[in-house]
Amino acid sequence: MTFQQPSIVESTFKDWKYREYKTSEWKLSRTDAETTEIHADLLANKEIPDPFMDTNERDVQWIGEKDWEYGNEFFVSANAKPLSVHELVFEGLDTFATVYLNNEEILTTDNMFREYRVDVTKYLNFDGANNLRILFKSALHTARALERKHGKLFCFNGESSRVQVRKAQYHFGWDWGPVLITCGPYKPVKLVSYDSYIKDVYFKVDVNKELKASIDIQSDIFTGSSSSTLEIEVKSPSGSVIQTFSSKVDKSDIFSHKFAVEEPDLWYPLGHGKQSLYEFKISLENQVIVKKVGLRKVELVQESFAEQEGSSFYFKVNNIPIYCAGSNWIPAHSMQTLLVDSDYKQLLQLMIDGHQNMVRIWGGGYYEQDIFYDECDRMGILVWQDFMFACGQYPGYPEYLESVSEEAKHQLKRLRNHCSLAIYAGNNEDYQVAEQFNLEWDPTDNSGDYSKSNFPARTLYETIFPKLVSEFCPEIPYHPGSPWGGNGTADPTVGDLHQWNVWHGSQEKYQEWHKLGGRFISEFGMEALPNRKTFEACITDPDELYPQSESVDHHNKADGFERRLALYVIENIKVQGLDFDSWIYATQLMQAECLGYAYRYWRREWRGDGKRYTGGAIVWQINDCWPVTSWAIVDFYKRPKLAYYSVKRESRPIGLGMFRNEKKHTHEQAKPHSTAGPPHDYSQVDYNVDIWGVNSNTVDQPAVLKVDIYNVTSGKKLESLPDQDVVLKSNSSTEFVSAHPIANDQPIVVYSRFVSKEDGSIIASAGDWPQPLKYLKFPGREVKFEVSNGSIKLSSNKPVKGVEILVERDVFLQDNGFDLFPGDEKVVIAEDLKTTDKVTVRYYQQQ
Ligand code: BMA
Repeated sequence: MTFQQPSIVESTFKDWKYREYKTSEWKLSRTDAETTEIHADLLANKEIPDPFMDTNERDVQWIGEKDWEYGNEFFVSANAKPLSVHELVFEGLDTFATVYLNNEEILTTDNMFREYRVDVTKYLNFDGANNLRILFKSALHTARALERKHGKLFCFNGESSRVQVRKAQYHFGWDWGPVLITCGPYKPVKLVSYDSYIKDVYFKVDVNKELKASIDIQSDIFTGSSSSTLEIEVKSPSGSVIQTFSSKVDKSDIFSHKFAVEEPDLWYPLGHGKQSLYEFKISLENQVIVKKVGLRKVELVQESFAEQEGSSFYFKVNNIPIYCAGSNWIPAHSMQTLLVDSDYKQLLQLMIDGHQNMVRIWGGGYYEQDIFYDECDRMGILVWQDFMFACGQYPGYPEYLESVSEEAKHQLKRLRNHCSLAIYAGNNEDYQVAEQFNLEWDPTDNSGDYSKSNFPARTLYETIFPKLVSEFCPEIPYHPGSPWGGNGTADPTVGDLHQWNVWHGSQEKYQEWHKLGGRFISEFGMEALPNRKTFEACITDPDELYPQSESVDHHNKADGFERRLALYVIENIKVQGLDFDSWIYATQLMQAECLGYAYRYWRREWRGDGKRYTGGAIVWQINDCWPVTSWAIVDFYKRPKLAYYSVKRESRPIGLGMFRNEKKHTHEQAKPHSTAGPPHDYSQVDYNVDIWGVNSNTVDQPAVLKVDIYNVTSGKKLESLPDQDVVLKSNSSTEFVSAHPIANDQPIVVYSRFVSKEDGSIIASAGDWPQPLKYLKFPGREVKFEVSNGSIKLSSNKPVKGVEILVERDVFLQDNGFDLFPGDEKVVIAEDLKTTDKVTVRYYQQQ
């Protein structure tokens, strides 16, 4: 047997050591970690208290003010020695690093989102140890120095110097996140030795109007002096080989191989078809790249309407309009290197279980890790990807633009093979900053170079990014910002909208969501406290476990949160007592009601072709980066809040919506009761309800609509509407009942459901309750429940609001926080539930 010399050898560094720059002893980093950062290492070695516990965050601020050093020692493997090129690849250094190899400075960096590659052949020691040292200068001090040099700029959240540096912006503190200004080799560092090398491969997929696919595999190849063999094999999702190819390549270039796929097995987002993935295997000598790629066409549709102002904003995948129900994503940890693959999988699985088909990666964190996009491809979650800019006036001097352009090129190339990517947006809310601080933003100025204005980053958002997107991944739509479009960022008729006039802004009542919609609501939200167990995990002193304690307050970073939480709870929910559990439940029920309404009302506006007035609603936010009270619907420990379930119920493929119209009597009609103006407005109000259905499937859904009307207090059924045979039109909403009058002299709850024509089972149901809930009375309620392995069955004697199942052990329930109506047996699936589990149930105004 002859020994075959490999043409490429790759090794990733582990066993890092770290120290405070020059002043302390080297210590070993976390065992086996390929990626790390200073807070994680100090924590692992018990040199600091856990920053997530109690108020410890305050005591670890010194870390961000220091310079830190990472070191590694390595030998070049015998296999690699004879190869002609030896490169050190730094996939991500956070952030201001100076790298020394065998005491020679080989690299300085200033952008954590870039990859850096250095040919180190001439610095390597092939016969002994090599010493790698990386000095990380304090990003905080560097940011402040840059601010002194270039001038102070505006921002919301975090300190103003953050906008000067290309580092995850939430490290500087956010309205849901602690200040933890970390540093380190947060992505892998590798030594790659080769004779020939595939530097990059782009599977350029083109699916045309007729849904025929053609693929151009563009391999960026380095061949050195010798020629090499490039081999390609493509397998269909069912595993059959549909393409093989082999060729000698003897010059460094982009090698293109094109072929057509006549009857492609296309990739679809959740709920619209299969997530079929083709397997591509590309090899050059012993380097083998295997990637799973979905074939799809994605479009952003912005077309005018016949009956409304402005234009649509929705996505089409493979010609099918997709209503996007989804969530915003923030980094899932303040020390990102502590995340493992299963964290991503579980969080994204929660989205899938919640029928969510779009995730927006918000611009103040990271371009996410590969596993995130791999899972979105596999699960069918469309990705809205912001460029990493958030809530700031960013600089625009030439070196800065250059650095960001390199970052964008790298990230666009890294992510372009993911079929889940649906849109790039230039930034998060930077145009809102421009509006709020009166920056020079003249939308009619299309010169393309805004670097002399005080809104210089416009050059990035409107000139550089769109150019790079069309160069590197022309198949992905680009949008200059989020929000952006029309007559300013608050225009509800064009582009996307961040609707913060509930909670922030004018603090509207959430019952008003229907007036606050837009073409695509890419942010809106409401806070609630997380689960009690989550507080118990981050607050050590049991005496601090009450709603207003310093520790509980410390774990909420939102401006004015006490007043706003109280406002929305007091306005709507009767709080049973001032104990912690009652407050947690009240805030969670309030958040669930609030977000459920938004999803319900806005999805109604998906009215079919030519009338897709709202194309999606993306809640702020799915997750947290530490244990905190925030807008998240799933907390840091992946415990869903009740709102997760109300959002889930409203996002089901088949759903039922109701709206209670209020019509006040005029003074003339209402005499003698009526007096003018709040708080003495005693005019009478008439109520009527609208009922509609939503269906995101590709086929129409027949059903019977049943409607029962109850008095809330007595729980008595007053009336049933005649059963109605209905058909829920595919991929749209359909109106069934318009303005059916209901009594105005008693509290009425309307319970509606679609039942199957075949077996009478409930396909979708909803209750519409008088608002606000705080005035309602619920005497004489009885809720029965029965626990089996894998499920729990519940029933009630009268209408019940907000039933929460509490399982002592962490068990994932498929539904929670729901209403119960007499005669129904509600079965909640919980795969892991055992009859031995301790289960209790609580509900609104339980006595
Ligand atoms: C937004 C986001 C975040 C912020 C959130 C809550 O608009 O873009 O910056 O955390 O609101 O205030």
